[in-house]
Amino acid sequence: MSEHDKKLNVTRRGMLGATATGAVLAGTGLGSTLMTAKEASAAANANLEPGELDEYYGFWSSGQTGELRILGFPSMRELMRIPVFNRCSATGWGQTNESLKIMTDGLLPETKEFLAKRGMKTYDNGDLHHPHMSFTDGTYDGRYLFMNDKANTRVARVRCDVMKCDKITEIPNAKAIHGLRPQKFPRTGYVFANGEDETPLVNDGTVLDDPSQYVNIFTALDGDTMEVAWQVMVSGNLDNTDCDYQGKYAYSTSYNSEMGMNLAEMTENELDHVVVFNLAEIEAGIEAGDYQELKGVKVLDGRKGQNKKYTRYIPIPNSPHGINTAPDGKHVCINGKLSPTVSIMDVTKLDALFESDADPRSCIVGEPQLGLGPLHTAYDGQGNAFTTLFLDSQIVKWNIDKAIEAYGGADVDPIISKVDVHYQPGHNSTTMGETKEADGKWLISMNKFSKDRFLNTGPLKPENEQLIDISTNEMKVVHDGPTFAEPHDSIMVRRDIVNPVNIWDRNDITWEDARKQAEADGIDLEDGAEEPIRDGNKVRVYMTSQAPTFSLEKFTVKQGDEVTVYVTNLDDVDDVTHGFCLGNYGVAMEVAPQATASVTFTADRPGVHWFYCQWFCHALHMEMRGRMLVEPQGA
Ligand code: RUQ
Ligand code: CUA
Repeated sequence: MSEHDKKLNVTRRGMLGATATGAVLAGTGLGSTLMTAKEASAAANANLEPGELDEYYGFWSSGQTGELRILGFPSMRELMRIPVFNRCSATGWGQTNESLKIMTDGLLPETKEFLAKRGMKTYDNGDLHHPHMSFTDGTYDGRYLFMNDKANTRVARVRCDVMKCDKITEIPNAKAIHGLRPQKFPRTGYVFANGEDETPLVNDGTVLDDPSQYVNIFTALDGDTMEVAWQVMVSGNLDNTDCDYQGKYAYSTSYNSEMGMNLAEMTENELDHVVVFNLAEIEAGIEAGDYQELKGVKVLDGRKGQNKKYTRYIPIPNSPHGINTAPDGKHVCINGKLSPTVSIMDVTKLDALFESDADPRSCIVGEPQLGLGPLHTAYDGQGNAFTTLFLDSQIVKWNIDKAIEAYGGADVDPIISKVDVHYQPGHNSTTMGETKEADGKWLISMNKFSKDRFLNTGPLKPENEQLIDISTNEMKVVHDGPTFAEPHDSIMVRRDIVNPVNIWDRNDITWEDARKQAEADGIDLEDGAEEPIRDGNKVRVYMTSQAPTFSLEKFTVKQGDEVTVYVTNLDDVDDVTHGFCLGNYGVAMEVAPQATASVTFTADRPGVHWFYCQWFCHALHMEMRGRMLVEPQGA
């Protein structure tokens, strides 16, 4: 055990006793095998005793709030918020130099220019629908979480070791990234991302109101580098996406195969489609040079009627929405939305579609009628599926094999049971349900409306996420969970898979720029500097923090200076986070144990300005403050 690791075990929780074993074991990855009796009984019970730890991590999107949330599951206690596409007052995300680098590095040059004209460095809104973890060999591997931004066409990644966003990539050529899934096998690998809105391929104003020239774009990113690997041009907009357990295919639903521009046009056809992407053929097409290069990306033509081996279009009723691969590695459920059906696609029949001119519907092996408004399907790993019925406000549990038998003419009813939810469910997810390790314990129904379920909060109401025990055939709603705008989707990951650190590693790449600048200034970040370093009108202030003091009780700059304050937190006990908030300058940031954070601003207000630690850290936290003295211009 290294010195560093030894330190990690001396945690506050450890010193407090009671739940120490659980906490330390969870940290070593042994948590699931060495559960105490008390914890084992909690596994069947959503109501944990104070101090008890959850069996699962829940990763929740937040829609138009733009952040990722961590919940303990099944208790549904919100544990943390990870700012991603949004500006965060508490952590300084979107203001610190470290976060701005992550938020701006992956923007397209044209976007940087567009934002600069508006006095902005990056977008400060986002619409985060779909958080998914990286996979190795068909199950979660605890490395990363990936997520989409529908609002500004981006894909972001969160590191699971520190639970912070480390990359954001703006996707060129596409518009409005919606559905997103990581490759399941052999590993992630690719991250598949759907462009929902159709536009001219070169969208520079040459083509405007001529939808016949619009296209949609399917994107594969490289999950390791977060660079775009390739794109495929398709017909019809793209809604949700998923992929198989063989590493051969990805597939996306399209609710507007008509390429309609208004509601009547968009819902005209009885059949829309799923587009199947043949990964090997696409890679071969790139190898053979069968692409055009646009904004630095290789774009292949997989539109309908091109009859190339990159794509196949499978007719599906009617404006299909969610698409979910079952843990059996064979079946994929495509949720009909405007059709009361779910279409079951057999992935082992996809090869034939590409090898011959087989009827594209030949891969559909079942199409049970389940109820009104099927949107998403989750699984228990025992051959059963759970589908949300938006219009019926229900979850329906049904059996996949029986549905296939019924499609073949057998007189069997695949529906096992239905349960009312409150109200209008969109996504649902089950514990480990989108992996081959689906365990069939819990289901969450993410309901768009809560109406009368909670105290009235005025015209704007919370959503309602309901916890459902699916360990028996009768589904039992056991908890109502209000949430703020607007989680769309969630995943529940066994806790032994997720092992975040307690304190940062001083060599972390996050503050590499700060470290380089300090070296150039002849300073160690860990020592700080007694006086600001002046470089023309640029001034750099290097501070350290150790509860309950900053290394500087004051520093002096001149009005108009561009000031960068670096704070390095020397505390190495878990949970001793400090903050730096500069009063009436709109500056604030979080500095977690052993981290460095920095912020740059213009000192254009003369006078005495107090800075203080805005993260409660010590009995003398109120005293953890100092002054910035700004000499007036001309003084
Ligand atoms: S979609 S309610 Cu943005 Cu995930 Cu289905
Ligand atoms: Cu340091 Cu509060």
